[in-house]
Amino acid sequence: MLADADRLKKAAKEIRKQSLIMTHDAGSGHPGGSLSCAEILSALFFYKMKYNPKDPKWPDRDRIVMSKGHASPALYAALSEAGFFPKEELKTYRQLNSRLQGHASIYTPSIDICTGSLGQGLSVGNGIAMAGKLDSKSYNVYVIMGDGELQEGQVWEAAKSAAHYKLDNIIAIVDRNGLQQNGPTEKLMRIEPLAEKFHAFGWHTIEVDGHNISELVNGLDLATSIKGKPKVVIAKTIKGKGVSFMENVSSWHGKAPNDDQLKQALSEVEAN
Ligand SMILES: Cc1ncc(C[n+]2csc(CCOP(=O)(O)OP(=O)(O)O)c2C)c(N)n1
Repeated sequence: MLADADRLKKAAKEIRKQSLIMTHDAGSGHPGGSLSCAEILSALFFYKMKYNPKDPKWPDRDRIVMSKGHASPALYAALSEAGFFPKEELKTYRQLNSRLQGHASIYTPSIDICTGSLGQGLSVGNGIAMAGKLDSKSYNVYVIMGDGELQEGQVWEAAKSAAHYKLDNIIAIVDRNGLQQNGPTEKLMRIEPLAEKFHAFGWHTIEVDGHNISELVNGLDLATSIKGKPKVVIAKTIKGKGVSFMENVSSWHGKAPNDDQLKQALSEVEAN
């Protein structure tokens, strides 16, 4: 499939805008980590993944595990853009009884796992990938993790077992924005050398600029072409990407923009 770069850029822009609106309207949520993974989600939903919004649980669909579940606004924006539910429903984000909870959950069409407790998504992804092999399905499982999340020991247990079981239908994507909740990952608990670590655990590693559509698309294509081992795409990103006052500022983690900030943020995203 040929990637339509303009379409993917437009979708990433829409993911950013909706993430900002959702967190503003809810008065809470995680804009920084949502903005950093906009291109990753755009490349997955509008280039790489196979799915059918009319049949959200289609057994042959590619699976997405949003392990960094706090970035749910970006996931919901991508799902609505892909046609799983009307854009109107995004207004219910973080409301009681909404299908769009603060952290990604099974109430949302097509989503198989509640995430938010960091570090668990890769283990679940392994299980889904193993089930795919046992059922002779050809789907891939895409697990999106934060870099701060990689400090969880469970991630490395899962990395070990994915390689042991040769789960080549699993593709982990690390949103390597360098920041976690309270500051830089490398200051709080160093994770470098990251590619070497995954390599040592038996993974094929690919490093890309996570805001560059063609690098992402090529990286994902390379990932699915390699057989016999799990693959990780380490996507170098900027937390808060697209909004000047949010970029690389860790306090825009669990914090919503106010009216004026939303206005400025939307105009900056639009202008980009
Ligand atoms: C097990 C667990 N511990 C702590 C938290 C609280 N928490 C939510 S987001 C976050 C920071 C995550 O950083 P990172 O994975 O780098 O995400 P990003 O910066 O991309 O948003 C933390 C500590 C959590 N959700 N789960």
